[in-house]
Amino acid sequence: MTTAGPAAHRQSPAAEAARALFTESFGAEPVGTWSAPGRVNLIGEHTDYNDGFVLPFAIQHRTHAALAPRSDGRIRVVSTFDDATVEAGLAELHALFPERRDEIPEWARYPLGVAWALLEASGTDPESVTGVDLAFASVVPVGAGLSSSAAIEGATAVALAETWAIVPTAPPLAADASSGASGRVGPLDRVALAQIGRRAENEAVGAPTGIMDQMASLLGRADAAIFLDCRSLDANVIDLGFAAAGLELLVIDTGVKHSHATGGYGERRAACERGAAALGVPALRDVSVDDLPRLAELVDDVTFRRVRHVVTENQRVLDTVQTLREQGPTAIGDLLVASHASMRDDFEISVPELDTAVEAALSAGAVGARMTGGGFGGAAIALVAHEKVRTVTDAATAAFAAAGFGAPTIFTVTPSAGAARD
Ligand code: GAF
Repeated sequence: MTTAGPAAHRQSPAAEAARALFTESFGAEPVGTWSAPGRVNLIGEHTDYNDGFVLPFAIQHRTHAALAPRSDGRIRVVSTFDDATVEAGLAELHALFPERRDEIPEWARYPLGVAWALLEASGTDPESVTGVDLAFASVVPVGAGLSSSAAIEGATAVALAETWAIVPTAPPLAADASSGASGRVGPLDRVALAQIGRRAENEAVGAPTGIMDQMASLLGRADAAIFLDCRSLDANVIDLGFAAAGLELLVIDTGVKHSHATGGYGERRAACERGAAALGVPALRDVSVDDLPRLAELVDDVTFRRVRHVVTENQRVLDTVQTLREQGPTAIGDLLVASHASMRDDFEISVPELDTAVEAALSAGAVGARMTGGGFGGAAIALVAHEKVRTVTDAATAAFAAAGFGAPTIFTVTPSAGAARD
């Protein structure tokens, strides 16, 4: 047996892939790799941009960024998503975003957008920092509702903030006294980095999303979810205890791709804003279930149902957190099922493949199941007793075949740590 010293430190295959791509593309060695995870949202959908509550967790699938400084003021990015190397001057970024973003290939808007937003947020003169070469490799499924975009944003943000020694500041993040959780991990302010990632997604990519995915990717903890108040950005770590309860969290990726830069996501957001305006409140966070009868008199049926989803979903997040704390994960099944029904019937963001996945999982004995993420495709999650994983997997696969859908991809996810240097 040989003893592995520090020099023999083994990286994950995706980190090695990022290093190899770097060397092949730029003809030099990177100084290091940084990575950030995708996420699953346990509950709390389309509540983040309504100043509400969410309960996501980071997953073991990560995007890795290999980086080396360059001696000029340029940024070059290359990835396993796309063949082209994309290059820009750091001092040109402010002229590209947001107005001229269409000149940049779509995937590259994420890292270049983060570079732009990080320089802007910190008031850093682009001439004062080194240029960088970056190579990305990822095992976060793209278009599956697992936040591959937040993963690339998070990896870029931690890599650049450390390389440029930028410590952006943001409102303080509440610590959970019981768990010792805090958003201020190490020298980087993770809430500020999440806000930078969100700005890149909103303005450099053009997707009008909330802050949930970036917060999950930056703040993730092993075996825990992040209970986030999207108004105050207070975040608390909530122990999940899936393994201790004999449970696994299955992702059923329908293979139906979605994009939040187009169509339905923005329409849902606009309906929420109409509902808040009709009630004269800043955001749907300020609306309670008791307000719904009054709202029914003020808005059309579609707007009413969109609002009802958000208002009841906020309550379900609070109920899920309380149930996890008092009874453990086996007791949250009904809340997951109610969340799915609300998204299917009131918010209308499910698709037949997601409904089929949820129904098949529940019929085969899952504790609970729901679609996760923004909807219009992507993945469902199912909370399943360890001994029923095979039965649920087979049932979902069979249901997809019977409906004439392409086979789903089904795998277990583990609540994992957030963005970091590898
Ligand atoms: C997407 C968005 F990016 C999030 O901000 C959130 O709104 C989610 O859809 C729906 O809950 O993941």
